[in-house]
Amino acid sequence: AKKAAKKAGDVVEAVAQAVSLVDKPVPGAPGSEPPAFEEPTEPRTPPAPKPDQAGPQVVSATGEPAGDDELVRAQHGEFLTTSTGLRLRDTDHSLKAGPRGPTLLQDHHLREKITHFDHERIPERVVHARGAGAHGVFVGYGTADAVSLAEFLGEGVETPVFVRFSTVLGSRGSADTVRDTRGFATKFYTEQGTFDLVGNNIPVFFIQDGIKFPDVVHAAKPHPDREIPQAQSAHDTFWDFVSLHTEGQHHTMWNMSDRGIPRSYRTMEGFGVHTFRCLNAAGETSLVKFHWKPRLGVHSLVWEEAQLLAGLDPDFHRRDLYDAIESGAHPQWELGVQVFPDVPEQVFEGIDLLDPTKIVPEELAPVQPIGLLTLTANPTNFFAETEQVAFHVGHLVPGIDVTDDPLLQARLFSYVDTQLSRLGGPNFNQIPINRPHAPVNDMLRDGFHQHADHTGVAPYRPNSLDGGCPFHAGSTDGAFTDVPVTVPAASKVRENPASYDDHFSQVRLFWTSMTPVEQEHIVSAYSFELGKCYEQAIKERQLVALANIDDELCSRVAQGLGLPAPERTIEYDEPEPSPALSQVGEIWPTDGRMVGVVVDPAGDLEAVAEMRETLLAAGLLPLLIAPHGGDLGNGLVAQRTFATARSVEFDAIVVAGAAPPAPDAVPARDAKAGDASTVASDPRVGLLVEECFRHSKSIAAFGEGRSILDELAISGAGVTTSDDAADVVDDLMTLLGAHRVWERFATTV
Ligand code: HDE
Repeated sequence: AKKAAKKAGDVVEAVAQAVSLVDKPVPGAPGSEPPAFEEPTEPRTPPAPKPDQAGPQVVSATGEPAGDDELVRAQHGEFLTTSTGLRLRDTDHSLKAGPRGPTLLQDHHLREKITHFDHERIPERVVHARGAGAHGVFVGYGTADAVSLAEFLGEGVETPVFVRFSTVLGSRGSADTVRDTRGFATKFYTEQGTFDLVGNNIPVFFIQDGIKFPDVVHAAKPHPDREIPQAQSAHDTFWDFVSLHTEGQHHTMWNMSDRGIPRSYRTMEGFGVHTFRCLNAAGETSLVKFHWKPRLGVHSLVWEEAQLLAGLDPDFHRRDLYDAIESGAHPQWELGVQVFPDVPEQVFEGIDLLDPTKIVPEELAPVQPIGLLTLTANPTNFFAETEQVAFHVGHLVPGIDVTDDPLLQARLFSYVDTQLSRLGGPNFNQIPINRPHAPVNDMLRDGFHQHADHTGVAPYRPNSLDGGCPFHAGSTDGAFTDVPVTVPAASKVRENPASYDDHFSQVRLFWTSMTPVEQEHIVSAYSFELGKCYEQAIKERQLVALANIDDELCSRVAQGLGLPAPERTIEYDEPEPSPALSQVGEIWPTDGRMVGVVVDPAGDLEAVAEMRETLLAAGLLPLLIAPHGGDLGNGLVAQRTFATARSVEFDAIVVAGAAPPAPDAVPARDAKAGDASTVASDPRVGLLVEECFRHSKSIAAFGEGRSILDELAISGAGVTTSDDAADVVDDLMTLLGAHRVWERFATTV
């Protein structure tokens, strides 16, 4: 090693001489400063592998997992080795003919290292490429026993889960906060086999028949010539498709509403979208729609925030989920069901349950809670878990079955198919994150990436050579039973039922269920998106669709586009609004909400420290923002500086007592982090507060901080000030429970 170091030193010296014309010290050159950090010389105790990192499962002839321990692949152990376990002396230098000579082809380690690296990437998902995952646990309430015999729904039964949230349109590296639908896919590792609930945060879909999925996705993805815009629906091809294909109007309206820009994955509802068929222990069936209800309520960003975040923190949702879990603010959702009688026509209150462009309002069929999901742990390795997880709507357990919804039927085919190319072969269920927790005893053999070392000679049925194993299970052994639903005699046709022709009544239902402020946001969203289109004909066609939803909506958007508002062309019965669809009006828990606290190191730090403790004790996350980083005094440390903080990160802002500016202070327009205390005059403080005001967030100030609000003329609803920090904290908690200061938004709808 000494010799190598000497040689390396020689080389560095040579380089130092070669570049001596440049007047710069060469790091590591003889005589230069030693590097600040030394590499550790002793290996540390390796962490124990997580259960899902355990080695590939080897299935024995009896179905018992065997031999796991020998095959552990987690990155640990003392010495670096090749993939075949050979200990390596050096992974930093390739084998060369002399220090300056050519690299030798025989260097297997070099080639293995580079070849493996060359193949590190796999294709991203064709949709839902950008996502974030988390582990958790689902606990059944037992209330679903009346409808489903699924054991994991039984009272107190705990089932490990992995959840992946995603945007739909963007690539893996796109921003989290774009206007889009979000995926909400849950893998329940039940003892009866894996159940996947592969849902979205929007309860309806763009198309009624899966055969059109490539069409809607091609229209919404970036234009094929320039590959722009990334992760956006605000472009011609998307609006071309939905304006021609009016069954997409309902889903589009949800996307244009605040649901299209969630505040956090933690504050999204989830929906199974399709109607499923459940079977109970008595052999009775019912039709069921699944809902996830977030404990923190359903909350959204405002559009300007979403746009700013896409640049300032493209990982906003990923970070939020990760931080919340790490800080112990474990996100929770209740799983609920709407239950409908399984009548032959599969219609409830006039709503076709097989049409995935329709909801059943909660006022007509309440969502009944059946269990609680808690996310408790972040993935250890993004690729291994979040990227390789493979969901499939066909992963069912006894007691839950599919229906004939033609969208669901096509999905049953698509998910396995896509995994074949994405994960490189048919054995993706052997990847640790996908591996069932129930014993596997299949007769699937061989194929790319086969990890199981199957024993036995007879992977076929019937056989006598392996003792006739494996045997069929009866329903008392927990076998899946296909519900013998009667399929009415019919001709083979490429047609929809007549009920699928209603494309507008439920879009209007959604619109009329919104409060004025939510309607205002919808108007703005349509005006923005259509304003980004170039083709006049597309805008005009979409305005006709809006006229068929609501006059006011249509004329406001037309006004924004500078076009005449067209006449309505379709008549239908006025739908009953569903107030349950609105996000406004309730008070929700505030756990894990982020509060930015503007601190002046020269101000009242004792009051700040006290307030910080109160906020932390209430489960909120106060982040101190100061003119400079590091120690602020009184045990306080700045988490953000005026250079790194931006309002969009926070749910509320507190301006803590600041020392008043000197009477002759000039506003420091170009103030930088590290400048002398300029809290009261720093324009970035003004920007923080003003943006929070514009985005209808709660604002508090105490002590001298009040004068900053006065200076900025910030007052009115949702602005709380006091001499005493304790008072403003109380007010802030109440304000945050409502998520926004709704009355501050201007409304004209
Ligand atoms: Fe998907 N969808 N989808 N989808 N979907 C995929 O599967 C597809 C649909 C949903 O985090 C793909 O593994 C078709 C509805 C989520 O890994 C692919 C149709 C709903 C995810 C696919 C639909 C969803 C996917 C891409 C129309 C809400 C992300 C990669 C028939 C109920 C899962 C993959 C994850 C992913 C096909 C419609 C939800 C190509 C053909 C409706 C949450 O197989």
